Amino acid sequence: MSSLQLRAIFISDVHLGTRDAQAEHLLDFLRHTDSDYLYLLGDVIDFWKAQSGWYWPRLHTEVVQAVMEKARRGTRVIYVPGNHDEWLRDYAGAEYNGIEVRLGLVHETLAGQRLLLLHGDEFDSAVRCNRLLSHVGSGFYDVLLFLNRAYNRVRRRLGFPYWSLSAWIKGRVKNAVEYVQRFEQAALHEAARHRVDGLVCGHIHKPELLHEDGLSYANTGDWVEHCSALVETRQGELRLIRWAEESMHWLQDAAADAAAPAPVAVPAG
Ligand SMILES: [Mn+2]
Repeated sequence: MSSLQLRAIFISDVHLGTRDAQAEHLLDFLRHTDSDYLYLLGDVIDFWKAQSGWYWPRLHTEVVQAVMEKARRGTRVIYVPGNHDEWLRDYAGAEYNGIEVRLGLVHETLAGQRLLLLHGDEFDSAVRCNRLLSHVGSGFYDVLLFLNRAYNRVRRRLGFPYWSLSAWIKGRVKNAVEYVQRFEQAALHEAARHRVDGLVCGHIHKPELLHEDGLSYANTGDWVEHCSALVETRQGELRLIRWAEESMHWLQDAAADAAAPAPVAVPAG
């Protein structure tokens, strides 16, 4: 089985420790990808939910092991804590089993693009006054995810692929759409303020990759509904991957690339 060779992988909002984490899909993604950098942009382990009942099946341990295995094999793994794992922010600069905890760092792409990395809860105050999304983890959101789980259990039983009901509903609620737009504007503003070329974050569970006024905004999405990651390819290009839907396509391309003869070097001049 071929694996997808990437320069960098950015993921966030896995919410391990809750029933909502799509650990199976994430494990599959981690096992089929290889990268120089792996950035975990917050809310990877959900310590908030730990207070109201910890859910930790074997699969969640396997995800943690897969990440540590990558670190052992030479991937630089960096954990930028979010709000559900904010106590890790006290450990900025520390390293555990090859995983570095860092705050507010910049990733430079092969193309020389400088990207500020953070979780995204930093923008909460700038985008407040929203009823649906201001508290990812609130009661209403929990109900939505519960319905999503039940719905997908039935789909799986019938042989249908995963499809996010809750993401579909959120995409159609006007308030949520406005919230996302305000969040994106706050992020772009922050990128401009830091004089970088773009910003990568998570937090709002809405995968996105857009360019505005010479700045890039990328949102890694989540592994609760979207099973998404931002990646930098070996050519230095930023791409969004939705693993649950697109894994076959990405792996077929990787296999074709691996089988293709090496490009013949053309002498300059
Ligand atoms: Mn968050």
